[in-house]
Amino acid sequence: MLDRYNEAFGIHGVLKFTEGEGGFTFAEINNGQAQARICLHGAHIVSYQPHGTEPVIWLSKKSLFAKGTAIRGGIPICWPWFGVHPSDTAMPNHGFVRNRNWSVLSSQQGEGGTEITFILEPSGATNKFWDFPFQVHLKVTVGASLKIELITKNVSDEIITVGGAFHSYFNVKDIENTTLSGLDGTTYIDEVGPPSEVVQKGDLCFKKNVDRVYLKTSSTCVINDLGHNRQICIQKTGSQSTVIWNPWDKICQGMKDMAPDSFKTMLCVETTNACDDLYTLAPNETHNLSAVITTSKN
Ligand code: TA6
Repeated sequence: MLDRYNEAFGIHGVLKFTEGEGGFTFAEINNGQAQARICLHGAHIVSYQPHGTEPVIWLSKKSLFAKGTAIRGGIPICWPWFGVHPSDTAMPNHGFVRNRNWSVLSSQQGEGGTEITFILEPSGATNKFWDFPFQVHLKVTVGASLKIELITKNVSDEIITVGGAFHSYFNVKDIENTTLSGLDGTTYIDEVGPPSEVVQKGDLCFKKNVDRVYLKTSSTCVINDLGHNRQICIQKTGSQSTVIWNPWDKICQGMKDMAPDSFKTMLCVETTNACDDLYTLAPNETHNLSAVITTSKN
């Protein structure tokens, strides 16, 4: 398998396929601008680091790399629903594609960096979660910025409705010395305690657990990672909702795949199709969810 991938999709000195944690296959990219690792389990970006900068993406040191389980940290791909399934609580949280092995469709060295496209093929195992023919591609471009595009094409004869997300975990030096701008004046559903609707005032500061769905927003978010003296900018298209999450101490202590104090160095800023931000696709229609992540020094 590795030999086949390296022959078909490897790019000399830039992209190679290796076996890593849990025996999973990883695409390893190291070009003139940045390095990145992407696990084929979930088409899951586990690291991205422009040269000369701190890691942009946070990965839990206790993440399980195991079949049927999502990697903790990185950029989990949630599809075709975000969070709890709308009608069946027995279905997996955040859809089923982050727990499955994807294949590589193509790779090339492009203008914006190294491009690699993954595909998840429907199979007997996916039918129990999504009973339609489907076509879902993830295109990742690793360069001075990281670009992620999730392209859904309705290849069935029926009208389908999809949600999803890039459940991105960002690496910050100290969550209490981090703020987030871009959501001032936006209404959110606060999922901590009984759900309630609140309007955001100013930037977000982090002093306790946060689990919020910001509604009707296509705004760019900027993480002010003051401890690393940098900003992480997340621009998006095809998304009208943004989820912000940090579990904080008590929830973190109850999670088997996070170290007890690891919440201190992470923040999820998620490019989502959540709540009512769903896409209804007629046969042959496509939906493109995309995010561009760029860092800059303060
Ligand atoms: O995106 C926020 C959230 O939905 C939280 O409610 C929290 O549960 C988190 O995702 C992690 O979910 P997971 O299924 O990966 O454990």
